[in-house]
Amino acid sequence: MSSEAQGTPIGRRVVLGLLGLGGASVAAGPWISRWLGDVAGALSPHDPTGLSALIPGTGWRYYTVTSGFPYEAPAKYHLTVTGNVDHELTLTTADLQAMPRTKLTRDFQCVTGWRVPNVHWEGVRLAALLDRAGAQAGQQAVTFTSYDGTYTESLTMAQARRDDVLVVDTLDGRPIGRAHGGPVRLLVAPMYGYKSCKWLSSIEVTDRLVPGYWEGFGYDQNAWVGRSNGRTDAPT
Ligand SMILES: Nc1nc2c(c(=O)[nH]1)N[C@H]1C(S)=C(S)[C@@H](COP(=O)(O)O)O[C@H]1N2
Ligand SMILES: [Mo]
Repeated sequence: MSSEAQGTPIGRRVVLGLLGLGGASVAAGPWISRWLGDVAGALSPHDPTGLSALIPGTGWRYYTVTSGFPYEAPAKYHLTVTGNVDHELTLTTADLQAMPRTKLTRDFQCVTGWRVPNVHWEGVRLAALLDRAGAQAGQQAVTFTSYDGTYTESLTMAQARRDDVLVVDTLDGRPIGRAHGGPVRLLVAPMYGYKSCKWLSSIEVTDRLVPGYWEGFGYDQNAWVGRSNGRTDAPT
């Protein structure tokens, strides 16, 4: 984001440090953030996408606002649905896989300009999770929290209930790996990438909308592709 400054370099530095490459490699060019995410994924022995992600040319960049790429093993992962709900949920990856599944193919567009065409996602509709938890009537918004300890996002209740807003665990036919925010992340398909909270740990139903991490740096709450943040990208 203006954030090439804020979104990637900390993780980049840490990963380069791990590899003993040092700061000089940062000058190597834009390919490096993609490669670093691949490396971050490959660093996890449990990450099924790690090796294949070493194939260059996907167009992806891997963002993290913290000092690294956190990781929770799918077998230990839990997603909570809390706040103003009739019954709080704590869901495992198996619980999510047992729910009605939705597939969606969309371009993924970052507000900084990069776009990855035709990304295949699979997961569960956020609306289905809100229904299952019994989100109470009259609630205005939903807040998402990352287990990276820092990142948050939010949507209005109407946005959250759209059928192109998913809690996803599968990307291009494989489990979502560490670098892409696995094992479970949010996908807000009609909005810029910053709405799609990686390493998702909780979903909270709230009576008022609480702006997310990047909104605190001036990015639009309503992040529609092509009609927000002063951009005119073609929506997908
Ligand atoms: N937890 C967390 N989620 C995040 C981010 C982040 O830094 N941390 N970056 C956001 C931004 S700006 C984009 S464009 C996408 C990038 O997803 P990717 O890293 O899988 O390419 O994740 C979004 N979700
Ligand atoms: Mo982004």
